[in-house]
Amino acid sequence: MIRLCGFALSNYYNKVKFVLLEHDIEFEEVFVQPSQDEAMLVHSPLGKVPFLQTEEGDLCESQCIVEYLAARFPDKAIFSADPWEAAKERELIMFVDVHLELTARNLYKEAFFGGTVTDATKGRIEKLLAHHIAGFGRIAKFAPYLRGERFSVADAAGYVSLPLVGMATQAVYGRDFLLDAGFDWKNYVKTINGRPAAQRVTEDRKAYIAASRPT
Ligand SMILES: N[C@@H](CCC(=O)N[C@@H](CS)C(=O)NCC(=O)O)C(=O)O
Repeated sequence: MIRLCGFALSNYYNKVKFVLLEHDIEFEEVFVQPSQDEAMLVHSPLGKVPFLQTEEGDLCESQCIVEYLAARFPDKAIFSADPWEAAKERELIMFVDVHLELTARNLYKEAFFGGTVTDATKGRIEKLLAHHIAGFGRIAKFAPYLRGERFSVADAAGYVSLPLVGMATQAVYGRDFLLDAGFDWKNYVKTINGRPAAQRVTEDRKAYIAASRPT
C-alpha cells in the first residue's frame, strides 16, 4: 500500500493527495512534519514533505511522485493521453509550482508566520512575481480550468498553490498580484471545490488548522 507522508497544511502534500483521491488510488496518510533530523533525512533527503513510501522505497518531490503515480497506474489517466496535452499540463504545473509558488514562498515568513522579510527581498520578489505571473497568464486559460474547459492534473497544482500566491502578496504588499493581473483564483477555487477530492483536501486542511490552534 502506498503511504503518503506529510501533513494537511502543506500545499505540495495536498497536491499529491488531491491526485490520489481524484483517481481513487488506495493510499494511507502518515503524519510527518518537515525536519532536519537524521531519521527524517533518510526518507526525504532535504527533510521536506511530501514523500511517498512504496514497496520499493521512498520518493520525494511532489511532481516526481505524480509522475510515478501516472506511470504506475496508467489506467487512471492522470495526464491526458495526447502527448501535446500532457506536455501542456506539465508546463502549467511547472509554472504554478516553480515560477509562482516557489517565488511567493520567499514571502511566507511575513505573510503567514508572524516574521518579517527584508525590503530587498520584497523588492526582488515583487519584480519576479510580476514577470512570472505575466508569463503564466500567457498560458493559463482559467476557462474555467487552467488548461481550458476540462479539469486536468494541472488543476491539482493550481488549486493548492494559487491561493497562497494571492494571499501572500495581499498580506505583504497590500494587493493580491493574481487578482490584480486579472486572475480570479477565488472563483477558480470555488469551481474546483465542486470535486469531492478537493473537498476532502480542504476539509482536512481546515481540521488540521483548527486542531493546531492554541486553546
Ligand atoms: N519541491 C518540493 C517542495 C516541498 C516543500 O517545500 N514542502 C514544504 C512544506 S509545503 C516543506 O517541507 N518545507 C520545509 C523545508 O523547506 O525545510 C515538492 O514539490 O515536493
